[in-house]
Amino acid sequence: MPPKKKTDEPERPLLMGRLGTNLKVGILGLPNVGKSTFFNVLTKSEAQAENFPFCTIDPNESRVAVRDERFDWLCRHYKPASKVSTFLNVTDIAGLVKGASEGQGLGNAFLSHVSACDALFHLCRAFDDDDVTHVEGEVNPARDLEIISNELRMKDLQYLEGAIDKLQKATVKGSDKSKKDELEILVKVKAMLENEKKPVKLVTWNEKEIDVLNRHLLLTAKPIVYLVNLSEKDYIRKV
Ligand SMILES: Nc1nc2c(ncn2[C@@H]2O[C@H](COP(=O)(O)OP(=O)(O)OP(=O)(O)O)[C@@H](O)[C@H]2O)c(=O)[nH]1
Ligand SMILES: [Mg+2]
Repeated sequence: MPPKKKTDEPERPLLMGRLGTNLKVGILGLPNVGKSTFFNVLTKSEAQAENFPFCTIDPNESRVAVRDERFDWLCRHYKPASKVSTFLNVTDIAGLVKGASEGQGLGNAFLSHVSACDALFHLCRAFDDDDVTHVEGEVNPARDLEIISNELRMKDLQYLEGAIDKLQKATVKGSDKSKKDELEILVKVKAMLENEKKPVKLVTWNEKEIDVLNRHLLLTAKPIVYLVNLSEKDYIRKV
């Protein structure tokens, strides 16, 4: 057999996350901050958006077409019989409160909806309106961002405890080297979450570690787009 041709293409680094063609983004935040209002604007839907915490319980889901000039160009150029553009699945998740990872508010159930997403829109309230209830009493976006990030971190720690326990049992019985490596990496990730308190996504991991992280898909490993919900007047003032 002739030797394999070496290509000049550089090897692509392993990316963190789930590979797929059906991407799902979830809208996350405290209750009553405007998540469903944003969902309705983004997806042209009419999901219930009312002035009381936990208005959304079951997630609202919709698909939005992702505009891409390159796709339009290809269609004009090749005139295909059928045109299927890219879609993004958007999920409006129930509000999350302090202690959610311990069962507060709607508890753990909705965290599984977060887990099912590939990326997150973390929506934060910065608008003042005495008529719109704030579950923490007053508007404070920095505190609110911290509450949500902390709940995701706590949930990852709970998950890691279980996963580490299972791997420890498996490595005591067997001599599987890959399980031992996986255990070592998960212990390192857990220590980082406990001590440095950073989201997994913001830490630099090597290829082997990313490979293990991709088998576990932690909540703090998801890419997050932070969105600030503020009044038009404040927006103009800040710009
Ligand atoms: N003043 C003001 N009110 C807003 C804004 N965005 C949303 N609201 C109001 O805030 C209330 C809550 O909005 P929702 O979109 O239902 O909030 P949510 O985050 O989905 O709430 P939950 O489903 O309970 O978690 C509604 O009465 C909205 O009309 C805003 O930018 N300014
Ligand atoms: Mg809602």
